[in-house]
Amino acid sequence: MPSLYKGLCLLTSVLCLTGEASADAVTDLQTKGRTAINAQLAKSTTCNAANLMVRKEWGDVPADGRRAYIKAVQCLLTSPSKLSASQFPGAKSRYDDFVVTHIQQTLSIHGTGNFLSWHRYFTWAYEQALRNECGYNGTQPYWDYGRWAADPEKSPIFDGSDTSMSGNGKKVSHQATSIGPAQNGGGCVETGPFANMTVHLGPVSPLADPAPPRNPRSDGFGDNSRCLRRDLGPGLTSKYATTSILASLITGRKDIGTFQNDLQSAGGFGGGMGVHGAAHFTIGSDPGGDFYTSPGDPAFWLLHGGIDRLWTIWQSQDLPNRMQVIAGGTSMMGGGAAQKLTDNVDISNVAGKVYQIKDLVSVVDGPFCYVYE
Ligand SMILES: [Cu+2]
Repeated sequence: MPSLYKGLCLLTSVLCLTGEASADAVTDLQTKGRTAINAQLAKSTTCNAANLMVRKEWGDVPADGRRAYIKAVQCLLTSPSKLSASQFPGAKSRYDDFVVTHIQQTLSIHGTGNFLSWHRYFTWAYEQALRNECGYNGTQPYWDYGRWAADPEKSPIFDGSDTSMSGNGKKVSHQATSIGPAQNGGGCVETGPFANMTVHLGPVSPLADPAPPRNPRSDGFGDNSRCLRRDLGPGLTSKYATTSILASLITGRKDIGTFQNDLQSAGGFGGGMGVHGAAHFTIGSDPGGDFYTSPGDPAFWLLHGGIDRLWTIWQSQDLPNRMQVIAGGTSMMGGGAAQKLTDNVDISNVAGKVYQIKDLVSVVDGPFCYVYE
C-alpha cells in the first residue's frame, strides 16, 4: 500500500477498514453507477447475485489472488495452441492464439464502432480461458491508470516483485517514437514472473526503439522469438491519464461517439493522446507498442480491463440510455460502412460463440456477469 494511500486511509478510516477501493473521483462515479447496474442485474435472465463476479484493481487484489492469476497466465503461455501450425507458425501457445486473433482483426476493431464491445468480449474470453483451461477461480484484474499515474513503475502492477506483472524493461539507450517519449526502460523485462517470457508473434507495425527484429512473414504470424520489452515511465499517464482526466472523460462526454473517440484519440486519431493510447504507450516498446501485437504483453489484459471499466462506469451514469448505443465506422481510420448493433463480433479462435454487438453492451447480460469495484 503506498504511504499516501495509507495516510488517506487514516483520514477516511471507514472505507479503508472495510477493504474497499480507495475513494477517488472515478471510484465515486463507479459507486454511484452501481445502483443502475444492480437494477439491470435484477432484470437479467442469465446473471444474478449468486454468480456475479467482481473485478478488482490489481492493487486491491490480495497477494494470494495475484499469484493465482500469474500462475494461470503462465499456464496459458505453456499450453498448446489450438490453431493451425502451418497457418500460424508463431502461435506457440494457447496464449498466442489470443494474440493472433487481435492481429487478424486490428484494422476493424480500433477507432471503430465495435472497439469497446470487441475488447470487452476479448478480455472476457481471456478470463474464461484462465478459468476453464488453467484452473483459475478468480476474475480479470484491471489497471486503474489514474491511481498510479505519477509513477507506474512503483505500482504493484509493474514494481517487478513476484506479485507483479513484471517490471520495466532494462534501461537501455533509446529514442522517442513518433507517438511516445523515450521513458525509463526500452530493453528486456528482467524482473518478476514474466522475466524469461518469449514473445513469438509480430511485430506488424512496431513503434519501438531499438526496432524489434522483423517477423519472417509479412503478416506477422511467423515465429520471431525474442524477449518481452517495456518502456515504462510517468510521461504519458501523468499527462493524459490522471484520475481527474478519467473522471472528466466520464462526466463530460454525453454521447457514445464523443466518449469513445476521446478515450481512444492517440497520435493518428486527431491530435491529443487519449487514455487508451496513453496506457498502451506507457507499456510501450515491443510488443506493447505495436497496435497489432500489443496483447503479446501480459499486462494488456489489465489495461483493457481498465478500459472496459471506464466504459462500464460511463454507461452506468445513465444506463438505460447508454447501453444500446453505437457510433463510428467499421474500419480503423474512421472509414468503412457505419457500424450497426447487429454486426457480428467473431473471435472464434479463442471463444466459440459469435455474438452481435447488441449482446455485448451490458456487463450483466448475454455472456457477461461481472461488475467493477
Ligand atoms: Cu486492441
